[in-house]
Amino acid sequence: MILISASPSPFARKVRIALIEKGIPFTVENEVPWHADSSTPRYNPLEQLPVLIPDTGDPVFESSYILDWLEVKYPTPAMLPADPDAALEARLIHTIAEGVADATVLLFWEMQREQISAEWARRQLRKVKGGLADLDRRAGDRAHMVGNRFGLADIAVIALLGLQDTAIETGMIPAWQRFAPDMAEWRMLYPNLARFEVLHRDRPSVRDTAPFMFDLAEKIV
Ligand SMILES: N[C@@H](CCC(=O)N[C@@H](CS)C(=O)NCC(=O)O)C(=O)O
Repeated sequence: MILISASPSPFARKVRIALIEKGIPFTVENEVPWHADSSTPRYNPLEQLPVLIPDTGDPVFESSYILDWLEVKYPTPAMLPADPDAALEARLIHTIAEGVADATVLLFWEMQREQISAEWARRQLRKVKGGLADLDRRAGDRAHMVGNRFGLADIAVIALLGLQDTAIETGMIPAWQRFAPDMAEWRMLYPNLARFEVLHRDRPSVRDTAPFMFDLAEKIV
């Protein structure tokens, strides 16, 4: 199986963590999806990675759908709790984390523009702060976001926190503070998430998928 991935992508990281947790052998092909030579448009009409290319059958894309696909095709170990309400809670946490990741990525691009829209930036920043605050409340003092086993909700939150670290490393906090003066590094604002991240950072699937930024050679915005 091949996974088309990008080193800083939280979306691809979720899939990589799930593949490792499930013990599925795979090869990573790193790309910059915004570059003209990216192979992603060949597989995904939305021109986005991650794309999972199984040994047989059609390519699978869109990280949430890939995770669903893996759960159906490789059910053991399950990334969703058996209890239906707990499974719904895990999916909700995944959805919130995904929304915050989307807003963070939009902000990253907005900050590259010559003319930044303050209204747009403030709107996305509200989502980042609101979503992280919600996840911090849900994490509380739990070892796992849902139930007592590592699973989808943990994967989604870990990938999101990795993205927040990438935002720090790429100088986003001072850029964001121009539009939201109370913005700060996430560990200062969300102590439950900070504790949660420390608890899981040495897990092999988490440690071995740590994000790092790539070089953007082409103009995007
Ligand atoms: N909703 C998508 C988001 C994926 C996404 O934004 N991927 C980025 C890389 S981190 C990408 O390929 N962007 C290229 C583009 O949007 O044109 C998913 O979860 O798979």
